[in-house]
Amino acid sequence: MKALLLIDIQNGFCPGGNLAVPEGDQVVPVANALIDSGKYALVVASQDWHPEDHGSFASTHADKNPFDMGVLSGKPQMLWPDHCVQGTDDAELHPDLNIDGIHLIQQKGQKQHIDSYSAFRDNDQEAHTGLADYLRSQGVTELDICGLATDYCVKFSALDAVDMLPGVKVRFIEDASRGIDPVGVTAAMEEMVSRGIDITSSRAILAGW
Ligand code: VGL
Ligand code: ZN
Repeated sequence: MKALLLIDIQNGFCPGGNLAVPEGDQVVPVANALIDSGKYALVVASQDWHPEDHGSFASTHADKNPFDMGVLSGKPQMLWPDHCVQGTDDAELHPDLNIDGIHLIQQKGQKQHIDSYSAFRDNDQEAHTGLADYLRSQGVTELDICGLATDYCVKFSALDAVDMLPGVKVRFIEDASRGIDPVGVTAAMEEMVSRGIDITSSRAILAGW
């Protein structure tokens, strides 16, 4: 059974948002075409969902600016602008995304003291969101992943899918994704490929290749 996992297609990661990814909004029509294609029996979207004092925000650290490195719970942490605060417009899924075609919204990043790039578990790999169990219980055998941002939440979600869903074929949909830093995107794609993740495109999927 094929499932589609849409990562963090939220206002905050689109132009005008607090942590805007270049061209982030351009993934929306591509994601909608994939949702509408009928190729996926199950569609899940993740939602970055932080408390207002989240420890990944530079604003919660003395003398730090966004995109500085800092420390969170004893581990190196990239510090971000305040983004995707629970209940704000910044945290909403993009208004043009076909929400009616999404079966489950998996929130993440709610705990103040740890970040959660992956939709599957916290960055320390300890607490699980339950998404892996859910996908397994639904009988998912193929999982296509895309969204924002390729070099952070998409990559970590894809790598965790490989680790936590043995036997499931995981693919990354390149044109339905955008990244924060071009160098990071190239490295993320190499890392995904090295872990057995295939790179595909919406064109190939929609054409049924
Ligand atoms: C993300 C940085 C911080 C992402 C989320 O969705 O890639 N990146 N929070
Ligand atoms: Zn975040």
